[in-house]
Amino acid sequence: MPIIKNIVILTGAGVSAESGIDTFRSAGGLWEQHRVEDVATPEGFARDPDLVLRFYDMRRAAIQTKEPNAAHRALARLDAEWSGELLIVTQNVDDLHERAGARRVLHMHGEHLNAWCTACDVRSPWTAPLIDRPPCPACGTSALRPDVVWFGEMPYRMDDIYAALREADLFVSIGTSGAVYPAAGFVRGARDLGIPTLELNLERSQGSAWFDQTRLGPATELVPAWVDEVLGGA
Ligand code: BJW
Repeated sequence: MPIIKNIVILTGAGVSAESGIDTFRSAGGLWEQHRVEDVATPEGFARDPDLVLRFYDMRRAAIQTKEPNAAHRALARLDAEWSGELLIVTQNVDDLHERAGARRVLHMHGEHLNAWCTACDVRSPWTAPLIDRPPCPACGTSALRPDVVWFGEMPYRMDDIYAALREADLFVSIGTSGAVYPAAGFVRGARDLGIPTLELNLERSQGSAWFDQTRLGPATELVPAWVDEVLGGA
C-alpha cells in the first residue's frame, strides 16, 4: 500500500445529518420544502429578499442548537493527530467541524455564522437574524446578506483546494450527493492525478463510479472506523 502523507477530505450535508441538520436532496430535505431558484440563487434574493433572509435566519438559528456528532469528532481527532498535510474541504455552512475541534477546515460554500456586507465587502461574525436589515458592523450600511455561495456564484478558495488536491496522496468524500459542481468534480480531478479515492456515504453518490472504493453506511459509524484505520496505520 502506498505511503499516505497528504489527505484531502470533502464533506457534505450527510456528515451533519445525524446532528439533526437537514440535507438538501434526501426525502424531506431542504429542496423538497423550498425551490432552489427562490432561496439559493442571487436572482431569487433580488426578487424576494425577505423570503431568502427568513430561510437563512431559520437555519442559522437551528444550527446553533445542534451538536457535533461522532463523524465530526473523528475528523477533528484526525486533524489533531495527523502529522502530514490535511485539508477538510466542507460544502457545509454549519460550524460543526470547528465545534468538534477541527482546525484545518475550508468552507467552500461559505458559513451561516458570517454576514457579508454587499456595500463594503466586509464579512462579520453573525449569529442573529438578518431580516430586520441590521447595519454592517464595519460601515453601518444595511446591506448584509448571508455569507453563503449560491448557484451561479464562485465557491470560495478554489485555488487553495486545487493546490491541496495536487499534493494529495488520498482523496476522501464523505456524505455528499455529488450533484453540485465544482465539488462533484474533485473525484475526477483526483483520479486524473493518480490519487486514490474513497467514498463514505449512506447511499451511492452520483459520482460513485469514479471512486476506487465506496463504503456505505452512516457517517457516525464509517468515519470513526476509517479514522482509526488511518491513524492505526500511520
Ligand atoms: C449521509 C447521511 C448519513 C445522508 N451518513 N451520509 C451543468 C453541469 C455542471 C455544472 C453546472 C451545470 N449547470 C450549472 C452548473 C454549476 C452549478 C451546479 O453544480 N449545478 C448543478 C445543479 C448541476 N454550480 C454552481 O453554480 C457553483 N458555482 C460554480 O460552478 O461557479 C463556477 C465555477 C466554475 C469552475 C470552477 C469553479 C467555479 C456554486 C454552487 C453553490 C451551491 N450552494 C449550495 C447552497 C449553499 C448555501 C446553503 O446551505 O443554503 O450548497 S446548494 C447545496 O448543495 C449546498 C451544498 O453544499 C451542496 C451540496 O449538497 P450535499 O452536501 O451534497 O447535500 P445533498 O443533500 O445533496 O446530499 C446529502 C448526501 O448525504 C447524500 O449523498 C446522502 O446519501 C448522504 N447522507 N445522511 C452519511 N447519516
